[in-house]
Amino acid sequence: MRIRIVFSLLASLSAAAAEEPGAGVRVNQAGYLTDAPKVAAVVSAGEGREFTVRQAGTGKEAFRGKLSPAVQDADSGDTVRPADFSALRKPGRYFVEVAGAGKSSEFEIGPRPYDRVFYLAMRSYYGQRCGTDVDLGPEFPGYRYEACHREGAWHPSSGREGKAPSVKGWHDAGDYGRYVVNSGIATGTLLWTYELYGDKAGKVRLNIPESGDKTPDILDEIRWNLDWMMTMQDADGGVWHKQTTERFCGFVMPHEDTMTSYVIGAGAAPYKSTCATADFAAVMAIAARLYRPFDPQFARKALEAAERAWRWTEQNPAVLFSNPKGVSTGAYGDRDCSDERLWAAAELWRTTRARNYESYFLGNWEKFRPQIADDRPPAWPQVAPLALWGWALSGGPGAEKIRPLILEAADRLAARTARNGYRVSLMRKDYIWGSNAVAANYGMQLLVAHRLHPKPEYRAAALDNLHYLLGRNALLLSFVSQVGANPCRHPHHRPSGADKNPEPWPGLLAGGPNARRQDPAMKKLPEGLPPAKMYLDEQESYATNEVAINWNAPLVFLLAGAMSGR
Ligand code: G3I
Ligand code: 9MR
Ligand code: ZN
Repeated sequence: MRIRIVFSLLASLSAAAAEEPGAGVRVNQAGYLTDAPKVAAVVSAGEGREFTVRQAGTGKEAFRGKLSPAVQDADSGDTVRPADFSALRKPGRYFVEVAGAGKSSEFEIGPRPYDRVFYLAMRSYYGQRCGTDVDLGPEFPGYRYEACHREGAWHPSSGREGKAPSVKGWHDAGDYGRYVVNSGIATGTLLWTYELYGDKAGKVRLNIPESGDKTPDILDEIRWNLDWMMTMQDADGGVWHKQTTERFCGFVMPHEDTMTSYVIGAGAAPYKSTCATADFAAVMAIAARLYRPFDPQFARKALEAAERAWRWTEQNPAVLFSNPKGVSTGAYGDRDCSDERLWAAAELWRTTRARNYESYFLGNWEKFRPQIADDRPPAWPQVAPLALWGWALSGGPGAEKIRPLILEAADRLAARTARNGYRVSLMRKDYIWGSNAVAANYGMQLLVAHRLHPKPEYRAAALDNLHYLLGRNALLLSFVSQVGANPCRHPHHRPSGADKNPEPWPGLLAGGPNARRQDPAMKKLPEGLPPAKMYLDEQESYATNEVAINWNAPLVFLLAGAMSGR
């Protein structure tokens, strides 16, 4: 009787303490691989030093351990105590319990905890398709819309007039625009996912309309955006910058946005933009080598288009884009296209081994040496890391100078990640608009290094960024919709806001904490909040809670790497 009184007293104490602000046990809400490191992040009001891992359902103790020494995490303001239960390898569903911090979300330990997350994150692109009826089917009844944006026209800034094609492509994000620059890094990263992890990612059935044909579903899905990108190239090889309505529409379903979708250019001759054209060249060069076994005719078409785009950039190396008068949709206005050109040269060489691309790359890569760093992951305005990593992966001439730089940067990055309170690679400066993609791109950088020179520290640090995105963070939140016991639920995503479904469209990565108050909704966040907590799971907060194709792409890469084990 007395024992029971003591236990119930302890339980109520731990429950009360768990009410302390910030107290709680953070875990990857999807789970952990059987043989990989497994660490929870504990913020506790109590002084307890022990933690217990219990079987979900029965509550039976499966593991007991001591909390590691506390780490003061400056970017969240939390004092974090790691709970390392890596020795627990018995597959099952569990939760972690700590006196003074309460219980974690339930999670899985097993050989394939990320398969479902990969499926949802990659299939989310099907849910972004433009120009066709979309229906997520019986798994997600009611998640559907009709074909949209089929009314295309040339905007005066394009140098053309009259009707224009409006065919296929992915809606960029929470809006319905289609943007070549953002398509570049997004589509390129997804193609790299197949190229590096096709052993796993290439075998996943995505339940899309093309499922069951002879092409891997991931390549079928990417082809939807490649086909649109093709329509954005002019006969002279140049590529127009974007295809969007003149302004963002309201929160309506895609087919209810009846405004014309304009092909928008640079506003004066040559009307196309260099960054869009170079990104296009890089992506089509990758496509040319990956689709060859499945659709040789398309592969040839992609290579021809890539080379034509390259030649255009040689004639037009710096045609920049800004929104023309009367257009207020996303700009993706990059002021320097030399990194896009380096990426194009690298991918064209990787596909053709032609000397002109080799000469360009060797004559221009040194300028980007500072971008081989532990704090410069790829992003839509800076794609030089993809060029340099790709050159090293293909063992290009002179790669012996680049490879060590990549590995030294990865060593520094892995060490910094291990020291971080939440074991995420983000630095204070990285809590920007789309910071979750910065974390995912750091993870991609670590997996590329691991491919060049396998090291457990690289892979562990890469997975640490996945643990952060899926729940081991200051907000105890899974940032991927419909993944985990406590996922984000109100993304700035028009289909999720306009439909009647209570939950958002699945598999979408939210932008994440942003140190700058860049949307009106962020005004309600308390002053002095640390950057890692500057986030609102509210539809109005597009600067922290939108979703985007270039944010989901490195997440897909990270998940494929986690599934693949390589
Ligand atoms: O890189 C600088 C950094 O050096 C500086 O310290 C930091 C200070 O906050 O700013 C960083 O720049 C940020 C940039 O994103 C980083 O890529 C800018 O503040 C920020 O305004 C900019 O936001 C972009 C946003 O559009 C507004 O322009 C996002 O990158 C971009 O992903 C987002 O893209 C939108 C499309 O336009 C429309 N579709 C939705 C999509 C996602 O929100
Ligand atoms: O929905 C738009 C989102 O895709 C953009 O990233 C964001 C910043 O450009 O703008 C959003 O649109 C808002 C507009 O900027 C201001 N009026 C409200 C719009 C919907 O939130
Ligand atoms: Zn559309």
